[in-house]
Amino acid sequence: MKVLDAKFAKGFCRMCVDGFYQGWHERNGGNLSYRIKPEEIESVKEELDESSEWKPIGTTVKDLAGEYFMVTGSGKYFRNVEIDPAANVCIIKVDDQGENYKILWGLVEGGRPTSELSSHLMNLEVCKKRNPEIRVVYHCHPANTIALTYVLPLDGKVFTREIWEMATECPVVFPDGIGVVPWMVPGGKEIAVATSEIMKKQDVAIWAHHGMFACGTDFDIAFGLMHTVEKAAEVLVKVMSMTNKKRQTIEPDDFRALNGPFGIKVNEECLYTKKSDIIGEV
Ligand code: 2HA
Ligand code: ZN
Repeated sequence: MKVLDAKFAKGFCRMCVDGFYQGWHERNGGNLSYRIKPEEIESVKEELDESSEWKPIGTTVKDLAGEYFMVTGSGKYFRNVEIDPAANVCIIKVDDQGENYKILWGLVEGGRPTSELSSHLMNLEVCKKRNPEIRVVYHCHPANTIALTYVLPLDGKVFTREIWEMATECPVVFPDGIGVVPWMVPGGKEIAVATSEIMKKQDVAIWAHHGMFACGTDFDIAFGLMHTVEKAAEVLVKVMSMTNKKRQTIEPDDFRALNGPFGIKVNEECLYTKKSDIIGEV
């Protein structure tokens, strides 16, 4: 089968297009990676070219040795994935040491995988350890979430609590909460390590003044998670545009009441008692 006829490739491209139309991918902003299943890579073998050279990943991902990934290209625009996927995304393989990659398909007009390859692979590695079904890591620049990183403390517990309070579905969709990475230079190992520390336990990491990372077992789950967080962030921006205090909200015991019916365990660390009624103050 041709790569672009495969269901996983179609799902990957659709997610890029959907993200663009959400307004989350100005210019070349954002990147997406997918850890391809063995039977999926087998189904597109005819189009894979193993002859290209190995290049360093910039970090070591031993637990991903020998695996294959579909990833967006560095400097490529999500907007263009719809009209020319083969020029904007690629399939790579990681070597047996987990230190190098090579391109087997795509980026037909040249280029290399996303500038955030080390973050994507380190996240995919820690996610695989906690749940082997997690295959998608998604990074984008959603405006409301980014705006909140200027006014809320850069503390994952506070971000989680304030965002949870904006929509009852939030604690159900991400009961472990959100982590926050302070501003750092993007593209490097330091930010990759900080993000993967969060992804050891949580499905969402916010990069202050930059954007967000989310993971999931498939494209729907990862996109839906991003969409849910950003929608709640939009509600919070609206609330904070009207007032710095809420008249009423979802209280800690209300969150706890969701555990039984939804079969979840909301992260108790985020259910702290607030001493102030100013939004974002602990
Ligand atoms: O330009 O979003 O973080 C791609 C990015 C880098
Ligand atoms: Zn970015």
